[in-house]
This record gives sequence, structure tokens and C-alpha cells, in this order.
Amino acid sequence: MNILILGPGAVGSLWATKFQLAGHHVSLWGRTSESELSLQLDDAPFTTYSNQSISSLQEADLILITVKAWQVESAIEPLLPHINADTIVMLMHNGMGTAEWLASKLSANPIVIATTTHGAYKPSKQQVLHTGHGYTQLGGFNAKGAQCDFLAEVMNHALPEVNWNPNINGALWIKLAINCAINPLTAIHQCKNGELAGAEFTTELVNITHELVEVMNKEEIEVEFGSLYATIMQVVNATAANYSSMRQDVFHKRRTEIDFITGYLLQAAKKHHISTPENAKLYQHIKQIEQSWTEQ
Ligand code: KPL
Repeated sequence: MNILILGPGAVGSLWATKFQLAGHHVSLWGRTSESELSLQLDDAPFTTYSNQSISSLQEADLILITVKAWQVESAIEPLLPHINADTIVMLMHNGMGTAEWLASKLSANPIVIATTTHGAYKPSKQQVLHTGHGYTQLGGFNAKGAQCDFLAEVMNHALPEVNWNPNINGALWIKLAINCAINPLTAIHQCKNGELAGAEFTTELVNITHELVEVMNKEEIEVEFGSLYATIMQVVNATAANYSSMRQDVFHKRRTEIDFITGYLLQAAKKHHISTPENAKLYQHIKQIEQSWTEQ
């Protein structure tokens, strides 16, 4: 396949190199205007990719968008006139709320959404490390996207395990719930994920989870408090030694994904007239932190 990766950060570069190793024709669309970019996955040899090539964009069978949720609109907007109506466009990022906008702009294209638990890290511009083996779920966002289940096999060949999930919305909500619980708290307290297992966080995590369950049930996601709380704590323990992405963003004073994580939850809560004070408090706190950087 002709695959274009829009946003060759850590996750985008991981997929670029894996697709290339699996025999696909891969090109990149990064922020830099250099016409070629090189990448090295772990200890593999360097591979070179065209960058910002309009012809690669026009000929792409698949565009994989791996920029952060808040960058999706500004990254894709200038490319819209060059995207072929047959090109499959796939979103892969933390948080929710970008697919609606994308589908409105690309109403003729198949839109697929993905969530992955692979860990990747880019210690330098050309190096990408696959730091944690995970799995990836895909599903259609619109009717044409729902017909793209063959992509699971294609992607599974490049970087297993990949599954097609007809209920991808449910999978995204579970990931959103995990991020709502872990990311703001670890960012505010500047702590590792594992520290949330301490007794001082229990009441807060329980309240956050109750609010999540109420909103998710109204969104027709079947989930119970006990199982969601257990899932969240399982991720806290499995990633105990890691810093969450939001903790890292706050540490480096970069814009966070709060609007597409807790912000998305709050919007859904408002729609259903559900009160979510615990999550609202976390949202306000992260927004205040972000604002304090621009006021300096
Ligand atoms: O997705 C994550 C993130 O950091 O954004 C979790 C699952 C919380 C792992 O750190």
C-alpha cells in the first residue's frame, strides 16, 4: 500500500518504520520542510522517506494521522485539496472528538479510528525506540470506514497485534476513561502513574470513576463501576514506573490534550445534564496550569 504518516512523532515513526519493513511504500508529512527524512527503529538500519511530497499525498491509499488531538485540524486543513476521495484516513491519538470534524471535511472518504497501547519514544529526530509492546484496535467511524476491516490484517502483519473492533466507540471510551483518571492527576501532582495506587488518591479516583460510568452509560457504553475501576487500577499498576503523557506535557510546558480527554467527557456530561464536579475540577486545574505559562 501507499501509506502516508501525518505526524511522525514517536507513534507515527514506529508505524512508519514497521510499515516500511513489511514492504509498504511509506512517506511522511512532518512539520519540517526537508524533502527527505531518515528514521532508525531500535537497532535496525536507517531508512529514508520522502517528506511533504504532494504526489505521495495524492497517491496515498492510507493516511495515518498520528498528531495530537489538538493538532488534527491545523495539520489536515492545508492538505484537504490534495486528498483523493478513495484514500482511507485513519486517526490514532489520545482523546476523542476529532473524527466528527474530519468526517465533515472529508465526507466522501472512509474514516477509520484507532487506539493503540504500544509505547514508543523518540530520543532524537531520527531515532525511534519501541519501548512497550501493546496492541491496536481499529474500527470504522463512517459507513465507508466500516468496510475497511481488511486493514486489521494489513496492519497486523506490520505490527501485531491489531484487531478490528466493530464497537470501536466503546474501546475509545474505555481508553478515554483511563486517561481521564490517570493523566490530569499525575500532571497536577507531577508523579508517576504508580503513585496513584496510594491510599491518598483512592477517594478521588473512586469519584472520578463514578462520574465516568454515569456519562458512559448515557452514551450507551455498557460499563459498571467495579470493572472500570479495576481496569483503571490495572493500568496504574502496569504502567507504574511511567510518567503519563500529560505529566510530561505539563513538565515541559507544552499544550496538553485535556480538551480532548476530560474536556470531551465534560461536553458529553453537559449534553446529558449530568453533574461531574470531580472531573470539572481536574479540567479547570490543568487549564489554569496551561494559562500560567502564557501569563509569564
Ligand atoms: O495513555 C496513557 C498516557 O500516558 O497518555 C496512559 C495509559 C495513562 C499511560 O501512561
